[in-house]
Amino acid sequence: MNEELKSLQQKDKDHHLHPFTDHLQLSEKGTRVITRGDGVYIWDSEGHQILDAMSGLWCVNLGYGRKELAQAAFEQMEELPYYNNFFQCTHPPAIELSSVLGEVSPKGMDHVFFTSSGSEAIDTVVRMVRYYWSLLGKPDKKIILGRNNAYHGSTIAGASLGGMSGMHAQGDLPIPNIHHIQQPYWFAEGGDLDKDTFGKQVANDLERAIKEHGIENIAGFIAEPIQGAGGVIIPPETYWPEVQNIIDRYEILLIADEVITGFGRLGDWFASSVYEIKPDLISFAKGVTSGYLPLGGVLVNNRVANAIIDKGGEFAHGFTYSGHPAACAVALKNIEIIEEEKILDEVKSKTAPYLKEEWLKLADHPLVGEARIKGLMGAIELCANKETRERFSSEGRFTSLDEISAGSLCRDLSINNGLVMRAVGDTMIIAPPLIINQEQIDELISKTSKTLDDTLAAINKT
Ligand code: PXG
Repeated sequence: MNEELKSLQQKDKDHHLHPFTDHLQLSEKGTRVITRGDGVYIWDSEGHQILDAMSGLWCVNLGYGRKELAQAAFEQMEELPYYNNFFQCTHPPAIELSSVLGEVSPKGMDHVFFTSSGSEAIDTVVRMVRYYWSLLGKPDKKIILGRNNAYHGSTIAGASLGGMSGMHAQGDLPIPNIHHIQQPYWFAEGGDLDKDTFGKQVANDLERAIKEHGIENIAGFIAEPIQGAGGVIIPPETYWPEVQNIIDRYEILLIADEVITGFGRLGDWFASSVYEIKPDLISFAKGVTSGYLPLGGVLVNNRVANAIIDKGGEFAHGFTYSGHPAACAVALKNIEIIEEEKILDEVKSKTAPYLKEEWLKLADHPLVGEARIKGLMGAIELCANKETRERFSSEGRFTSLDEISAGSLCRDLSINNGLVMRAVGDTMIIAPPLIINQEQIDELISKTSKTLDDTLAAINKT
């Protein structure tokens, strides 16, 4: 190991507290230092070239090394590095971006509230939804329903709306007036039901919860169109139409959390269009700038925005960096490139169908209980028994996620093979940059196959 790497790792160990990390484990292993990126590849400090099939953290949609994005930030920083949008001021990048977002977002969503991250967008949702109902003279409508195993960020509101039990356990979450319903995770929870029946049944849990808590108390329902961090959970086709029916019947607000699915991941600007749902609010972040600078926000439809605008009064909410000029300039350039290079068409007509064809073949591997994919979000379920869908982590050799699991073993072997996949328990997931080409997809698939073989061999040895 070279001296420079050793010194970096030592400083990291001495000073840097990492997100979602067991530091005891990390200090034994040492951090992997990533130093460079180009296209779909990253390089670590030891010179290893790695295909990044997770787009960083689901965000580097245009891939690494796009000079135009860096140039847009540079030029904006020279011109006006910062100004705020409080106190009746604004600046050209925020104005332009809000107008462009109105054009690319689903019909009727003509307004935007800017933040710097997905979590801040989610906090904004909670406050805005409650503010909306109080403006309408219904202040008791405070409850927001979320789902088990959803991820909506790490702030107090985000972690509360999310359905991750491990997060709730740290710090008395969720906060009051947030409840969770079932998730449409057929592979893990569908039992003997066929997918469509399961999808409808789970959607109906929304109606059950509305009745249980009382419609007079329900403000809205939040969900990721496809759960990302929960394990790329693609709902059965029956799920979203049934949910939309229930939303329409009870007239509560629908919030689509598109922090991952927004900006092209499924080959459309937003997954809401793919699933034909009609959200009142859409939270976004990540892909809006391809991750080059932090930016997030909430798209707001005319029903909610007009109430806020027409009733007068101040929505007492905002962040220093709401609509940061450099971040907005990068977002504008990012959207311009997606349009000019027809990237959405390319994803829809070529990249996603090809990846799907290849990815689904992985289901033939003895370790794989299910392979699923939609757009550029895919998962494979590692299983001890393909027929019964028996997992490794609940029974069998790997009994605790704290110890080595089949998923974490597979992830480490994957990195050794030059491929970043993410493990969620024993579910392996990918979300590659939108610009991945066929040759790179072939590389992704052959590295995944080899990794599965290596994982099986390692399991058989234990
Ligand atoms: N909503 C969704 C759907 C997300 O995926 C957030 C909100 C929060 O965004 P910020 O920008 O505050 O992180 C996210 C973030 C993972 C992982 O391990 C996923 C996210 C973040 C970190 C890790 O899959 N998603």
